[in-house]
Amino acid sequence: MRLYVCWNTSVGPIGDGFHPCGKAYRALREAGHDPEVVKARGLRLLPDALFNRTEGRREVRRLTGSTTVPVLVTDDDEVIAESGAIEAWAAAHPVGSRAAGSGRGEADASASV
Ligand SMILES: N[C@@H](CCC(=O)N[C@@H](CS)C(=O)NCC(=O)O)C(=O)O
Repeated sequence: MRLYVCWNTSVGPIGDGFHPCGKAYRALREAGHDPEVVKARGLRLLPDALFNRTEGRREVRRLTGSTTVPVLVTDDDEVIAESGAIEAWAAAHPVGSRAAGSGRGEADASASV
């Protein structure tokens, strides 16, 4: 699975869950997933034509029609935007459950110490 984020996956200095990309990443890790993190650097407040040209940003826009992150692409190629929706998906799809999908790429993550 791939998680498109802005600049990083920290939860932020101002209280728990302040940063949407960090919240999404944390929820996936807590559910046992080890997503490939794709940094879609940019700033959507600035004109896309000049500032949001990184490959990650362009891919996010292709997937969702928007440059807002976080965006999750699951192992089953389901595209999920919005940190809250990603958190809900993670809670409903912990690694090891049938709901987690194909399970591709997850065995190593759960085996590592
Ligand atoms: N409601 C959205 C908010 C997402 C959001 O604010 N994302 C930030 C990055 S953490 C963003 O896209 N900021 C503008 C930018 O990066 O261009 C969510 O919870 O996912």
